[in-house]
Amino acid sequence: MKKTISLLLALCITLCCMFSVSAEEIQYNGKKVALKAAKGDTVEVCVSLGGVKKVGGIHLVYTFDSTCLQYNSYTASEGKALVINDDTNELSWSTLFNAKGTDFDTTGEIITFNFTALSDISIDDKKMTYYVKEFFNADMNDLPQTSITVLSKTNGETVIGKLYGDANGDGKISTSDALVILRHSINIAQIDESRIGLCDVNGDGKITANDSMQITRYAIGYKSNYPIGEVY
Ligand SMILES: [Ca+2]
Ligand SMILES: [Ca+2]
Repeated sequence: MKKTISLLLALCITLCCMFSVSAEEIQYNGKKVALKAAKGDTVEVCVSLGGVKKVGGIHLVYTFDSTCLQYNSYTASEGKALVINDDTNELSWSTLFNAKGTDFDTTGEIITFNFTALSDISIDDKKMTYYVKEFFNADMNDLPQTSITVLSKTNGETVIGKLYGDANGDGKISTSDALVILRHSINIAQIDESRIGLCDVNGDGKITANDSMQITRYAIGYKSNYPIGEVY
C-alpha cells in the first residue's frame, strides 16, 4: 500500500515537472570540490564538460588551501593557459574550443590537476573551490545547456562527495532521492540523520514535497536554480 502511494506521488511529481518548464539561469559561484585524502596521498582533480555547443571557450579558476595540498602538475586534452597565483593560491585554466556556431561537445576528462596531500583531508572540509570566470564567445541562451563536472580521485579512486539532494546517499541524484524526501515529508519514513542536511534543497528550512519536486525535475534533466547535485 505504502509502495503504491509512493509510486502515485512520484508519477504526479513527474507529470507536474513536465508541464512547468521555466527559464533558468546558470550559476557557478565558488563550488566546493569534494576531497578526501590522507597525508601523502596523490589527489587528482578532474574536469569534464558537456553540452558546450556554441561556447567558444571557458576560463575556470580554482582556489585551494596550500597548507594541505601541494600542486604538482596538470595534463589537458584542451587548454591554452595555466597561471598559478601564489598569493591567492589560485590555479587558472583557459581553453578555446571550436569557433562559435559549430557543434562541439566533449565528454570525459579534459583537464586533470595533480596534487599531493600534505595533511589528512576529511570529506567535510572545504579545501578547494572553483568558479567560471568567463565564457568566451558564448551565446547566453546556450549556457544553461553547459555542464561542468569536477571530480577528485585519491590514489586513483574517485571520491564520492556528499551531494545536495542525495537523500539515499548513493552519490547520485535520481528520482529515488525525490521519493525518499517525499516519504519523509508525509511521515511515511524518516531520512537518515546524517543526510538530513542534504535534503532541504530549496533552502526554506523545511523538508517538503517541494524539495522532492525540485529533485525530480533535476533528475529528469532540467537545470536547477538550487544547488542540487553540488557538493555539500
Ligand atoms: Ca541518490
Ligand atoms: Ca525545503
